[in-house]
Amino acid sequence: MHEALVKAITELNEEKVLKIIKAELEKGTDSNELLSVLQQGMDNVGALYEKSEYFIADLIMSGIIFREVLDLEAMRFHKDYVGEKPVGTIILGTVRGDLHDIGKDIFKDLANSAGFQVYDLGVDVDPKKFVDKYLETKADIVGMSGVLSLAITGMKETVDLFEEAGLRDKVKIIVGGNLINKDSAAFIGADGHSNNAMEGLKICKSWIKNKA
Ligand code: B12
Repeated sequence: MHEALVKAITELNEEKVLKIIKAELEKGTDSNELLSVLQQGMDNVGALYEKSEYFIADLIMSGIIFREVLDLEAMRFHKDYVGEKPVGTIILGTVRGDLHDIGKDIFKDLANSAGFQVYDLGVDVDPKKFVDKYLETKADIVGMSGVLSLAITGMKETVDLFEEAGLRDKVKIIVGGNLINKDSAAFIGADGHSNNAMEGLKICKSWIKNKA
C-alpha cells in the first residue's frame, strides 16, 4: 500500500489516492499512518515543483486531494471540542506570510480529539495577534505552523514579541512544519518542535501533565 499510495499522490491521481485510502480504512489501517504516507507523497510533489517539473497548479491539486482525504468521514477526528473542561488550551495559527494550512489543521483536529480546546487564528497570522489572543484567553500553549522558509522569521518574531511583552515564561510555545528541526526551533526560541502532528501532540500533553 505504502508505495502505491506515495506514487498515486505524487502523480496527482485523485481517484487512485481515494480508492487506496478507502480500502485501507476499511481494512482498519490507522488514519495517522495513512496521513504520514500521504505526507511523503506531498514531499515528492514539492520536490518536482522545485525541479520545475510541476507547476503551481500541481501544488494546488495536491492540496485539493489531501483535503478530500481529510474530509472522508472515517478520517475525521472529533472536531471543534467544546466540552466543559478541556485538558488544556492551545492558540494555533500559520505564521505571517505563510498560507499553508493543511498541516496546521491536522494538528488542530488531533489536539481537539485529545480534549484540547484550540483557538485557531487561521493563516498569515501577525505576531501581535498571537499575543493578543494570549492576553484574552491565557491559553496554556501557543502552536505555530509554517512550511515556507520565511515562516521561521515569523515564528521568531512572535516568540520575541512574547518576550517583549513579559509573557514568555507564562506560556509554552511549540512550532511545527515540514522544515522545522532542532536547529530552527532553537533559533526561534521555541520550547518544543515537531514535523509530525502526533509527536507534537505528545509534547503538548506532557507539558499539561507536568503543569498539573
Ligand atoms: C500543497 C502545497 C501548497 C498549497 C497549499 C494549500 C493549503 N491550503 O495548505 C498552495 C498551492 C496554496 C501552495 C502555495 C505556495 N507554495 Co506550497 N507547497 C505545498 C506542498 C506540496 C505540500 C504542503 C502540505 O500540505 N504538506 C502536507 C502537510 C500535512 O505537511 P506539513 O504542513 O509539514 O504538516 C505536518 C507536520 O509538519 C506537522 N505540523 C504542521 N504544522 C504544525 C504545527 C504544530 C504546532 C505542530 C506540533 C505540528 C505541525 O503536522 C503535519 C502532519 O504531521 C509543499 C511541499 C512540502 N514538501 O511540504 C509545497 C511548498 C511548501 N510550497 C512552496 C512554495 C514555494 C509555495 C509558493 C511560494 C508557490 C508560489 N510560487 O506561489 C506558494 C506560497 C503561498 C504562501 N504565501 O504561503 C515550497 C516552499 C519552499 C520554501 N522553503 O520556502 C514547498 C516546500 C514546495 C517546494 N519544495 O518548493 N503550496
